[in-house]
Amino acid sequence: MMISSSLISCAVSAARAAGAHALQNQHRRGEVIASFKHDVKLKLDVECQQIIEDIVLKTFPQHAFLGEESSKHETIDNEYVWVADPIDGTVNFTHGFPYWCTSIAVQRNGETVAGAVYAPALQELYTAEKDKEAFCNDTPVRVSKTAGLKQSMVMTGMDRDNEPGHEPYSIFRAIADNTQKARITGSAALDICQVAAGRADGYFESCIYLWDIAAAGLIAQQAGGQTEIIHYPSDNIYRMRFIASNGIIHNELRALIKAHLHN
Ligand code: LIP
Repeated sequence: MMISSSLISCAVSAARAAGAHALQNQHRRGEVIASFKHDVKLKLDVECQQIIEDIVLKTFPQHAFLGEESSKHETIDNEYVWVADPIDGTVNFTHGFPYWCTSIAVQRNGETVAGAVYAPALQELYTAEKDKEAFCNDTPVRVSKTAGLKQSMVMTGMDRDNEPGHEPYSIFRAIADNTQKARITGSAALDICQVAAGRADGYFESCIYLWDIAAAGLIAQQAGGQTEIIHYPSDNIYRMRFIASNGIIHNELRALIKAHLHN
């Protein structure tokens, strides 16, 4: 039986190593592999993922690895799967905006059992293990006590394929109209960690991927929050809609979102 603390130590080591590589190489943020209207892929995304994969598979050679930059995103048949986003918030990174992170989750039979989210430019490391407290820089974190959606600050995002009239616009408008503030800051993993730390009350995003939310989702849960996946009917098994909240506003937030989904 694998000892969970080894999993978390390895996740932290890999997140720190990849995050440090990205931070030290910020001057190379213009080295682009592919660019899209609303997104970009950097050489550093690929390099950081390789650093993570090497550390993980050297430590746990029997485990499987799934990364945002992996060439294939198909179903993996292994008890343990490591799920990584080497730079979550790549667009922020390319602009020199410090809100980006490395996110690493360990899933056992499809359930996240350990997660690390490291934001080098903010000097914050969020961690959690199943059935234990969540931490930011070794200090326990807890979700907010905000009692209603009207008083809440809720974070959301726009995906790469966003076009006028798409679901994220309707959802943003709904959140903006029904909360104290809607926020878009550009890193799903860090946004969910803000919910864990009680600095935001909720998070929702359409078209988000497992590597964006797996580690931070566990961190939010272990900080006392509630998370929920709303699956799409088909296509990419790793693509989903995702809600994280302080638990208290969860039903209100879910109802608002469900009323504005496009399909
Ligand atoms: C990004 C997210 C961001 C979201 C984008 C994208 P990447 O991840 O974290 O918040 O709105 O759709 O998925 O591509 O920077 O790793």
